[in-house]
Amino acid sequence: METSHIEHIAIAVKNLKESILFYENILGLKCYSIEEVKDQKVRTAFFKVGQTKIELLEATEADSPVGKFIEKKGEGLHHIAFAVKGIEDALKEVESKGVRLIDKNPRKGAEGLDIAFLHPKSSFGVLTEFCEGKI
Ligand code: CMX
Repeated sequence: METSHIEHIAIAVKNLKESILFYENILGLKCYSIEEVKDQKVRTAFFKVGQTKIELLEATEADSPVGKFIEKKGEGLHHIAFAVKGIEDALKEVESKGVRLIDKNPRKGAEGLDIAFLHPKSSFGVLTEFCEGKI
């Protein structure tokens, strides 16, 4: 498979507005987009750092992947997303190598990207995402 770069690093936060202030006022980044992804029950805020983005994730419902994660582990690193070429083939390839997939087929994520998750139990405790689309 061909993995070009880290597309984004996602961080689960309790309060999007408060955490945006840290990235803007302390790290000097600029939030360029806030978007709700209904399917994932999250509100996201994006910052560009070179070719990679930071994605802040706030749960819109307690009973959601990010809501459950924060309840269990608290705020912090939630997942790492790799930009891949040919996401469907990449999923088939890693599955054939014994990796457990959360998504067997890509779905639409934030910024219109095609996304799919690998299970964290198959990737040393780090939830891993593949994505493909515009940079
Ligand atoms: N990173 C590492 N481990 C994680 C995790 C994460 N982000 N989220 C859950 N886990 C672990 C839990 O700690 C738990 O481990 P233990 O069994 O050792 O306690 C295990 O996975 C199961 O977790 P759970 O709380 O019982 O939750 P579920 O099994 O119902 O769901 C998961 C876990 C990963 C399958 C689910 O969160 C998922 O489908 N995630 C992918 C989608 C997603 O995260 N969407 C939000 C962001 C979307 C976006 O960026 O737009």
